[in-house]
Amino acid sequence: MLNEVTITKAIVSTYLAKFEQALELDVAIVGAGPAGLVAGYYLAKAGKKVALFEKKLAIGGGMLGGGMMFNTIVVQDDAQPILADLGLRASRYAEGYHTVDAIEALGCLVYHATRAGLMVFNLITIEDLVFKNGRVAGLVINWSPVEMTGLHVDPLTLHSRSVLDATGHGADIVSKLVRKMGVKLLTETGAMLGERCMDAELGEQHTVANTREAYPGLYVSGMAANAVFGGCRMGPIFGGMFLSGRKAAQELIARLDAS
Ligand code: 48F
Repeated sequence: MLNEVTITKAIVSTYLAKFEQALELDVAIVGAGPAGLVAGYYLAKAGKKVALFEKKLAIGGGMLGGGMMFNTIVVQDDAQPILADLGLRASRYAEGYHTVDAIEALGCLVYHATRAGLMVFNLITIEDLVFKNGRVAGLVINWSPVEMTGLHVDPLTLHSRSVLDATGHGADIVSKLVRKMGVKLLTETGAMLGERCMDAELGEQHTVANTREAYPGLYVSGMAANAVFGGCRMGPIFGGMFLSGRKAAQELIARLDAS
């Protein structure tokens, strides 16, 4: 006979064991869009202790909606090696353009990332950062429904050697840091340079070039990188997001291995 209390205990104790594992990390990723998920995949594959936090119920960020809700994405040649790493099927549409089913892409990415050891927590919002000795040192987290309803509930905290802001167009984590600490970022002016208008070719280049450390302990990838370092948007072509996620992982792995 199935016992409801055993089901409940199984969920609570298994979840809490995973949660406890995530309280001291090599890398904490914020945002489960394509850039964050790809970064998480490569970091976990390299054996790093990495967890990803997503405020929404569903993960995938802007990938699920394809372009204007047509749930197909386009990936260019440069990113084909990443599709190969993930065993992700693409159809050649024209020279240099490949289409991928957005749902399959997300499923494939999540499967490989979690199997590699990435811990994923949905329904958790990052509401603040831990800032110690002049660097970002962790995240302040709360349940998304607490944030949404404005309930007066104190958050919990985790420590991480690095944080990756993969929150998309809003660059939410960098914005919070600037707003609360008034720091100068590692940009040309020290301020957030802001996203620029649509140019697919430039946007794809910018998002990869802009993937780097924005402040000691805090990296940016995907559209957050363009919001911070100034770059064009590119719409529903996703090679740049995948390449940005991989670059963030490579830089973080090199930094962790050197320390
Ligand atoms: O927006 P999103 O998909 O970011 P990305 O990986 O990819 C951008 C593309 O989807 C698309 C594009 C490319 O062609 O222009 O927009 O750069 O995923 C960002 C995720 O971060 C979550 C948000 O819900 C989304 O799923 N997020 C944002 N702020 C927070 C957060 C927060 N404070 N705490 C937790 N999650």
